[in-house]
Amino acid sequence: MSEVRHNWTKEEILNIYNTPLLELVYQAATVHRQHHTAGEVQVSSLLSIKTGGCVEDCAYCPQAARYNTEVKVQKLMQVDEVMEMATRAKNAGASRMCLGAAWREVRNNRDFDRVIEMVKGINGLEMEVCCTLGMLDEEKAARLAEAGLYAYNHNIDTSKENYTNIISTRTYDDRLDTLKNVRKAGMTVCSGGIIGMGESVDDRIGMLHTLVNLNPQPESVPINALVAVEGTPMEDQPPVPVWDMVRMVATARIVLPKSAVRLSAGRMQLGVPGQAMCFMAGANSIFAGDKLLTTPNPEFDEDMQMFEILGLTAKEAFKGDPARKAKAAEAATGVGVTA
Ligand code: SAM
Ligand code: DTB
Ligand code: SF4
Repeated sequence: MSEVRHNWTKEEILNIYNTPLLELVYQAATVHRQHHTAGEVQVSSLLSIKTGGCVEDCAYCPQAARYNTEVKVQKLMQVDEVMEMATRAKNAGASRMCLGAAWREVRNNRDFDRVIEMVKGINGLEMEVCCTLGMLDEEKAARLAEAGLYAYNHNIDTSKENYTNIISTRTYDDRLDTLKNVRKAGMTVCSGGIIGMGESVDDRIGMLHTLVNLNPQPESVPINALVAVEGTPMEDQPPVPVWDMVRMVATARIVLPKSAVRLSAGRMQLGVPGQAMCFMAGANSIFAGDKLLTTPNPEFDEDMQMFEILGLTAKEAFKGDPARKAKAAEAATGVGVTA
């Protein structure tokens, strides 16, 4: 039985990553079956509640104000609009609702008050609620936790060494500080990164090494393949080979045995056979719905067909976490519930 280890060396992780592909997938599938129900995949729904106009300079991101992309700036959505989208997602079979805002950080203002209302409202739908709103200090993290937020997504994106090549407006340590604040407030942590930005294999390994060293390890680890968006500095990056994605997922599964490994951006390029390899290698979560935050994602019906073909089932909300389920129910309000 594999165990959670925080003392993996980079060399050990690199050796895993370089294992012959089918052997690697077999090893990852074995670890996966020790800690998770094979064939069970969490279906999350992603909603951009505030789009574009971001002051940061993340080189991959179409929402950064300084790049000339087709993204149109949209101010923070209303609570009832968000509730309608969440209700629709729940009725379609999603168990987690993830709300994303193109903010550098959370500030104490009316917009934040509104996000708190959204979180409380979605708790009433018995869905896990996740937010990704940029950097958080202790006080804001505590407010989100009190509102019953289940998870906070904040990606480290790449290795510490490569970070300054991708983002100059904040540091790797800023990212880690937010993750500390999320953990301290008692929420679950969702943190991963992106491949396909021109990083080296060592950078991929460095990123996984940072994640395995978090104690506890993040409950959820998104692995994104870059969506190269016109107008961003990454627009000409070639697509990530399917095999790199499979290697990354399998390696993540082995060194982060209990975490949910989330196939995030880039599923359009993978196709069903590529995704099937990733599920075999231990991916057990996806974002469903025809849009991620601003870029295309497979149609919901296509995903359901894929579930049918591969014999996958959707995981129920709060599985194995009754304490957090009770906390979310306690924090719930009837705000704008439309169903
Ligand atoms: N502004 C907040 C932040 O940066 O934490 C939340 C939203 S941000 C869009 C969430 C994550 O989406 C980023 O950390 C990055 O990992 C991922 N992302 C953004 N653009 C992407 C792209 N073009 N391809 C793949 N992943 C992307
Ligand atoms: C994550 O790691 N990937 C999602 C979610 N967390 C917020 C976002 C992907 C965004 C892809 C680019 C876009 O659609 O704008
Ligand atoms: Fe802003 Fe987040 Fe995009 Fe960076 S990734 S530019 S912080 S929305």
